[in-house]
Amino acid sequence: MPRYDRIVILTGAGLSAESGIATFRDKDGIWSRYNIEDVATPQAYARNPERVLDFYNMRREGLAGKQPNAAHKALARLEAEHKGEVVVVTQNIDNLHEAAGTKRMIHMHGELLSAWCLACGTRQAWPAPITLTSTCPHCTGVGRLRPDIVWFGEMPYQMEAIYEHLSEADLFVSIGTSGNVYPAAGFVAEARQNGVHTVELNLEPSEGASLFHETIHGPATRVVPGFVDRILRGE
Ligand code: BV8
Repeated sequence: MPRYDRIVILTGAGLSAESGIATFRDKDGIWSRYNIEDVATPQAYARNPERVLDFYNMRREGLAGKQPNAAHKALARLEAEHKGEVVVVTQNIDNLHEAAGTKRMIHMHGELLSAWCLACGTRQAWPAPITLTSTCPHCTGVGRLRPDIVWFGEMPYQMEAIYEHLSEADLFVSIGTSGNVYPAAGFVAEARQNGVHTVELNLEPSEGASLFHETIHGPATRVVPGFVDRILRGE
C-alpha cells in the first residue's frame, strides 16, 4: 500500500541544470545576463518585439541536443509505477519532462516550442524561430505570433487546475526552484494549509525552505532518483 496516494510535483530550472540548460538566479544564470524588464514582460514585447523574439529564439535554439537527465527520468518512472496519481507542474519552458516520458503535466509558464497567435488565440507547436513576419496558419496567415510564454505580470496557465490538484494531494514535492516567483512560490503554503506533506529537493535551501516538512539538499540527478525509490517503496 503506498504511503501517498495523490502526489503533486513542482519543478524549476534546477531540474534541467544538469542537462545543460541555464538556471535564472544562480551565479551566471540568465537573469545575471539579461534584465527581466527588457525581455520577459508584455511591456518589453510592446516596446521592442524583436529583442524579445531574439531572446526566446536563442533559448529555443539552445534546446537542440539537450537530453532529459536522471531526475527527469526518475519522475517519469514515478508516474508510470506509482499506484496513485502523479501530476507534474513545471515552471520550466523546456520539453525535457515530455522527452523523459512524463504524460500528466502542466507547463504553468508556457513552452518554448509553442507559439501563441495574437489574433485567434491558438497555441500551437512551433519548433522554428518566431520572427516579426511569422504568421498563424490557423487564421490563414494574418495573425501575428508571439512566444507561448507567461511573462512577468501575466497570469500563469491552468491555475484553477493546479489549486485543485493541491487541494486533493497528500504529498507536495518542490524540486530545483529557488522559490522567488509567485504564484508558484506560494504552493508550499497552500499545500500545508490543506494538510499536505511537503518536501523540498534542491541544491541548497530555497527562499521558502523553512516552510517544508522535509528538505533534502543535493544535485537533482542524485537526490530525485533516491526520493522516487523511497516513494515507490511506500516509505
Ligand atoms: C502573476 C517564463 C497574477 C519566462 C517565468 C507577490 C505575490 C504574487 C505575485 C507577485 C508578488 N510579487 C511580485 C509578483 C509578480 C511576479 C513575481 O513573482 N515576481 C517575483 C520576481 C517577485 N509574478 C508574476 O508576474 C506571475 N504572474 O503573479 O499573475 C497571479 C497571482 C496569483 C495567482 C495567479 C496569478 C508570472 C510569473 C511568470 C514569469 N515567467 N518564466 C522565461 O523563462 O523566460 S518565471 C522565471 O522564474 C523563470 O522563467 C522560471 O520559470 C521561474 C522560476 O525560477 P526557478 O525555476 O526557481 O529558477 P531559479 O534560477 O530561480 O532557481 C533555480 C534553483 O535550482 C536554485 O535554488 C538552485 O539552487 C537550484 N539548482 C541549481 N542547480 C541544481 C539545483 N537544484 C537541484 N539540482 C541542481 N543541479
